[in-house]
Amino acid sequence: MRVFDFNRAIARTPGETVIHGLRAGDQPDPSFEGVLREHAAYLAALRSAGVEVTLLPALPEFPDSMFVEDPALVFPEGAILLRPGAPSREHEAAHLAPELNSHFAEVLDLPEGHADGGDVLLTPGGRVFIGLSARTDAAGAAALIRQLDRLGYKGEIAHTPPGTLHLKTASSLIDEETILATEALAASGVFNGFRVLTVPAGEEGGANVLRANAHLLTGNRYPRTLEMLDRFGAKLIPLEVEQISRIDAGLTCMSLRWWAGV
Ligand code: CIR
Repeated sequence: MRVFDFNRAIARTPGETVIHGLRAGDQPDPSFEGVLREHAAYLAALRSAGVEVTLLPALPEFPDSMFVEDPALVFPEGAILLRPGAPSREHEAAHLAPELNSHFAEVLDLPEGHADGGDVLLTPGGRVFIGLSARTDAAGAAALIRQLDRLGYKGEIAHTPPGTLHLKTASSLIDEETILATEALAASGVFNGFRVLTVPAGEEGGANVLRANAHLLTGNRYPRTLEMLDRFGAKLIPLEVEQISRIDAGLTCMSLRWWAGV
């Protein structure tokens, strides 16, 4: 099975407070209706890729809770509840626990430090890159490596370029041997051994894409990146991301995806 084969996913409906979601820059608030529309199109794209999506209710007390991949990680072998590095997000994991317990026999936690799922890139062979960032600290990364080991995965530290929210803001796995990355991250050499495609200058936001089965979900406003990806054989699904980009969304972070044995 490939690491981008998925038949199940969990997502969360955005609450009205999403317009106050965290952002690193000075982007304006998104509109609630716009976020709902873009989120609905994202869920439809996942479903069209063959994934059955469980949609959890909104959690208005946590403006960023639609980004379910930051407080947890899932694998066919089990799940890990994390401790997100932003204080306003730290308690999101507890609200995912009941759902994860209903799907996975093994649900681990992060005993110390902080780590966001957005900093965790799974690659073939069970090799997992963990980016150190403003959200994921060394103690969290070390604890995560130990928990990954219990599930049969091998974690290793990577450095997220300064000014980049998460490792996966700047990189994505697009097939068994190819990583799409920003020039800054590719230049660090962290992905040596992989084929690395770099997004054109000015299209850094296009480096976060989501491969799901034969489909590749992308932002629709990176024309040169789309042209490059078109050659990769996956079916491209360009999505509108204008509103969710205002709160630094990535396509990977809006769902937790795994292959459930059938
Ligand atoms: C945050 O800053 O935490 C949210 N506004 C966006 C999180 C996006 N997550 C991701 O890229 N993994």
